[in-house]
Amino acid sequence: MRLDVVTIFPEYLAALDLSLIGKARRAGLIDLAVHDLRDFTHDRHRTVDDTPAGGGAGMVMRPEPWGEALDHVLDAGRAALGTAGGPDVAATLVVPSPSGEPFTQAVAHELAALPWLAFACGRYEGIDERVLEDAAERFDVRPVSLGDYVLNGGEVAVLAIVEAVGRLLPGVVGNAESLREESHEGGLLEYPVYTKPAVWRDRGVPDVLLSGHHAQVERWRYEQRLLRTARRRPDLLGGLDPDAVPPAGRAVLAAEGWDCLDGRFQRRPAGVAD
Ligand code: JAH
Repeated sequence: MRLDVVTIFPEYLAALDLSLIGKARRAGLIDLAVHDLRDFTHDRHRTVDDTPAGGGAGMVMRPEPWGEALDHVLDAGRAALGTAGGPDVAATLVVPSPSGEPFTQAVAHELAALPWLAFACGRYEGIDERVLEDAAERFDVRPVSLGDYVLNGGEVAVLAIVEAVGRLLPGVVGNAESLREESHEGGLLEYPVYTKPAVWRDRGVPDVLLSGHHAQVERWRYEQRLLRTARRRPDLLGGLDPDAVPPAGRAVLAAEGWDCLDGRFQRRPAGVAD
């Protein structure tokens, strides 16, 4: 997979030399190029920002360096993919932004199936909108949000997205690791995990996990997933298929105030007795 990142802080992306992603790069599974946006300015001060049209707080990224940088990304990427002059490989431009579509494991899988991802790291109040309109003529543009909070720029989001996508590429993580990821896609949070020693600071590992009863362990873990999801991510319960939850699981949810009504789980209104 070819990856291009455009940023005013190329050193930020040095973390991608490390760990699994760094190993995947050295193995030739990921070809990553980082481009400094300031290399595409033409003034003495290498200016990338200007005041917002219409007034308001902060600064906006000027369109001219972005236009040249993205032109360069297309040239460099085509050369690396060996498609210069030949049939085009579609490039997807991922733009981290608090106003983007939510980045989920499903989006990570979509992106992992593509041959070429470019990333535009904004700073300040964001990038002049015309850059994204112009880019849409040459890229599949995907504004994505990692969550409802504001960072100082897109770089940290790109680190997260590249890690989430990179670990899905064939050959990047081992088999045990990739099986573990499947379990996060059942719409429930993961169960708590423990290791040795059996007692630590007066806290024991739950007895069932030391019992050797595989079926009981599986049942306990499933219950823990339901409990955690109800308590931490009640928004996920509405999307659960009640037919996929056995009576014992429904009882766990009922005890947390969730009933199965009209074919889905709904929170029991306060003050309604069971
Ligand atoms: C902030 C450009 N959803 C996480 C996220 C992603 C990007 C940004 N903030 C939060 C951001 C300033 C400028 C992007």
